Amino acid sequence: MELKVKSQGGCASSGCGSSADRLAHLPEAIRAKIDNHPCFSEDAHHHYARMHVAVAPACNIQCHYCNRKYDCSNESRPGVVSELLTPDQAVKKVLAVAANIPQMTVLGIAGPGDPLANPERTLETFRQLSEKAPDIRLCVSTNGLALPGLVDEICKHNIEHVTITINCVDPDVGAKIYPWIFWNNRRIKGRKAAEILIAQQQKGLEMLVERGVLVKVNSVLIPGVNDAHLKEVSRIVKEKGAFLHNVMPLIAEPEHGTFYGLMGQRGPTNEELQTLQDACAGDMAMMRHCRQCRADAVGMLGEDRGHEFTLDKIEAMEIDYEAAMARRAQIHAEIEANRAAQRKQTGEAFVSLASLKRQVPKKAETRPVLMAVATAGSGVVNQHFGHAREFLVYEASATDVRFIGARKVDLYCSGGDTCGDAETTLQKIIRTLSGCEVVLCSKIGYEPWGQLEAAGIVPNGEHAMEPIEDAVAAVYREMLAAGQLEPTLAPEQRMSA
Ligand code: CLF
Ligand code: SF4
Repeated sequence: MELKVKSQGGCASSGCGSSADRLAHLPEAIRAKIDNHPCFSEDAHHHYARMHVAVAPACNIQCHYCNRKYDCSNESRPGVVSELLTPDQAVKKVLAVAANIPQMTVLGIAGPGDPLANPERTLETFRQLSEKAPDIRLCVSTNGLALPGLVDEICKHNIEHVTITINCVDPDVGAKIYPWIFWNNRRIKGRKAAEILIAQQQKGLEMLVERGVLVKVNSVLIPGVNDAHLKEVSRIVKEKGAFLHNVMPLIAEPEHGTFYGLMGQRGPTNEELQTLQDACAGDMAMMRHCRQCRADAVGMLGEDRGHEFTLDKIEAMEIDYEAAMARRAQIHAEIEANRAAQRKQTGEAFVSLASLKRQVPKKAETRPVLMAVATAGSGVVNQHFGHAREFLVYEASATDVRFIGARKVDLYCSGGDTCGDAETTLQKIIRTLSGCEVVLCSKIGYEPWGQLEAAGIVPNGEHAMEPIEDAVAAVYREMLAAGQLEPTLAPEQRMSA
C-alpha cells in the first residue's frame, strides 16, 4: 500500500507524467478509494471538493497550538466555527451542499473539537449519511486518544478514510506539545499524558490498517520542538501502514490566544516546511496540498463557500437527493473524461521535455525552477493574477514537474475602496512568492506585471487554460531553449568561479 512520489529532480517509478499518473501503480481497490478524494489524491484536489460539518465541540486533550474558542488546529485555520450543528442539521446541510456543489465528494468531520471525543454526535451524523447519501465518501480526523475503542464503530459506518494527528512518538517531545489529556475521567499531565496519547494513536493506527481503512497522518511542524523528530514519526507510521503523511506548518499568533501564540513560538518558513517534507518523502508519500481547513469548510480545498449554506439558507432549500445523485454522477463522469484528456496531454508534454533534455550537453545539469500558478480549479491555468487568493507552487526540472505547496495571499484586486492598499498587498504577494522565478496566470494587469518583473518574477499569461503541469513544463522548455537554465554550481565551485 505504498504511494510512491517523485524524488527531487527525478522520475517516480511510475514514469514521467502528471501527478495523477503517480497513482497508476496502486491496486485498483485503493485507487478507487482515493481517486476523487481531494486530500488523499493530489490530482483530485484540482477537480473535487470536500466539506466539513462542525458537530463535535468537545476535546479530550489540550494542544499548545489550540484555543478551543477557535477551530481545531489539526484540520483548520484558527477562526471560530460559524455554527455548531446537531447531527440532523449537519445531514441536511450535507445534502444541500452535495446537490448544489456536485464536485463535493467527501464529507469530513474534523471539529471544532475532537470528533471522537463526541462519539454520539459524530457517529450519528455518519450513520444517517451512509444511508441517505451513499455517493459521498465519509472521512474523520482525530487526535487518536479515543480511537482504539471506536475503530469497530467507525468501520460499521463505512468510513474509508481516517486522519490521525501524530506530532511525536517520543513522550519527552509530546510533553512539550500537550499539557494534559483527559483519560479515564481524570486529567493527566506532562510526560505520562503524552505516553498514553502516543500509545493510543499507534494502537488506533494499527487497528485501522488491519481493517483496510486508509489512514493519513497529520503532523504539525513546530520549529525547535518536533522538527528534528518528524522524520522518525514518518518512518514509524509508514512502517505501520499509514497511507500518506501530511506535515503542516504550525499556525501561532498571539491573537489566537493559544499557549504557543502567546509565548511567541514561531511557525516554520516555507523553506523549512519544504525541506522537512522532502526529508520525510524518502520514507513515505507526503501530502503537500493541505490548506489547513476550518472545521466547517465547504468547497474546493483553499476555498470556503460556507456562507452559502448557513442554517437559515438550507432550511429554505428543497432537496430531491435522488435527482441530485443522478446529476452528480453525470458531472463526475464529465470530470473523469476531462482528467483522462489532461493526463494524455501532460504525458505528451513530458515526452517532449525529456527529448529536449537529451539535446543538452551531458555535463550540463540544468537547474530546477520554482513557478507559481494561479488557478481556480480543474487543474488548469485559469485565474487572473489579481483574483488569486493562493498560488500553487511547482518545481520544474529537466525530467519532472512536482507540486511543492500552496501559498496563501491577500487578494490583490478587490476593486473599489481597497485599491489604495493594492501597493502594499502586491508587495506582500511578491514576498510570499519569494523563490519563484515565474508566475503563470490567465491574465495580469500592467502594474503588477512591472513590479513582479522588477522583483525577478516573470509573469506569464501565454499558457492560459492549459493543464498546469503541461504549462509549467512548457515554460521550463522555453527557458531551457533560451539558455536561462545554466548549470547549478556547487558552493565550492561558486566560490572559485
Ligand atoms: Fe476533511 Fe481532513 Fe477528511 Fe480532508 S481536510 S477530514 S482528510 S475531508 Fe484535507 Fe483540509 Fe488538509 Fe484536512 S486539506 S486540513 S488534510
Ligand atoms: Fe484543539 Fe484539536 Fe488539539 Fe483538541 S486535538 S486541543 S481540538 S487541536
